[in-house]
Order: sequence, then C-alpha cells, then structure tokens
Amino acid sequence: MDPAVLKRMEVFQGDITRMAVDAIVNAANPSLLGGGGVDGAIHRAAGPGLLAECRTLGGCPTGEARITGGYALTARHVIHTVGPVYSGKPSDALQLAACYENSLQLAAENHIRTIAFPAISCGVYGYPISEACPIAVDTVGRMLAEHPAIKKAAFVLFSNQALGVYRRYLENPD
Ligand code: AR6
Repeated sequence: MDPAVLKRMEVFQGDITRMAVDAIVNAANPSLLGGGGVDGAIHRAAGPGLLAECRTLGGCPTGEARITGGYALTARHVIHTVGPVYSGKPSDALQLAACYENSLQLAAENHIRTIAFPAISCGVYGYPISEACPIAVDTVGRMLAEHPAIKKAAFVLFSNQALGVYRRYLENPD
C-alpha cells in the first residue's frame, strides 16, 4: 500500500460516538431502526432525531450505506451501513468490503473529509476480527487513494485485542 495513503489511516481505542470527525459510520441492521452494540450507542448519543430521520429511509440492504445527520453527536453525519452476518462463505468478504466502499463513496459525495469506522460485523454479527481487519484496511486504503478529498479515516476499536489486530496489520499490510 502507498505509504502516503497509509498515513491517512489511524487507529483509536474507545467509543466512536465521541469522535470529532465529519462522519461516524454505524454498524446497523437492515431496518435502520436501531439495535444493540455500536448502533445502540450511536442512537443513544445522537438522540431521538436520528431515529426519526432513519424511519424515513426505508431500511438498507446488506453491503449498502445511507447517510443522515448527526444530531447531538459531535459528528455532523452518520453513515449507516449493514454488515454481513458471518457465515464463513466467500460472500461475507465481498459484502464486508462493500460496506467500507459504499460508506466512503457516500462520504466523498457529501464532502466529508474525516470519517471514523467501527469494526463492522465484528460484534453481534460474529465476523472474526482477524479476518475482517485486512478487508477493512485494504478497502479503505483503496478508496482513500481514489478520493484525495477524504483526508483521514479512523478505525475505532472497542477492545484491546481488536486494537492489537489493527495495529499489527497497519504496520505491515499486504
Ligand atoms: N464504539 C466503538 N466500537 C463499538 C462501540 C462503540 N461505542 N460499541 C460496540 N463497539 P456490533 P455488528 C464494537 O455488535 O457486529 C446491532 O444490534 C464492538 O465491540 O455493534 O455489525 C445492529 O443493530 C464490535 O467490535 O455490530 C445490528 O443488529 C463492533 O463495534 C447488529 O448489532 C461491531 O459490533 C450489527 O452487528
């Protein structure tokens, strides 16, 4: 990967709802009407306006993305994407890559310069972090190379273990 692109990716440990970026990405479900995990945390922190806007969207298929306002969040936007439920089939990787790609496509269209991602599908949806991390980093790297206006993409990991996986991979990506 181009070192200049690699420098535009960062890793953090903590709560994505607190990130001071233009957009945070939500690991949602196809209803877009909220849930547990990072989805629940984002809706709690954004307040009821987010759910009201999500109700107007009519859901979102797996692998696609939708954009809303950020309401009470520091982030001006939330990009909601629906990761695959891990099944061990090759389609998982394609759908997970599509989440990152479609989220960044929407970010570019909406003049977003800084964005933060959680580990999409790596909680309730059961995707192993060690398999998901290279897909996330490689796809984001490819999209950042295509979209120079997106200055920074952050990966925000909840656990120490996930943080370690991302740090190791970013030190030595394929
Ligand atoms: N900040 C950053 N990461 C977080 C946070 C947070 N505040 N909270 C959890 N994580 P998950 P999924 C991590 O389950 O697997 C919801 O109910 C978490 O440790 O939130 O895509 C939706 O409505 C994990 O590594 O999302 C769907 O039904 C990662 O975020 C379903 O869960 C993703 O875990 C989506 O499942």
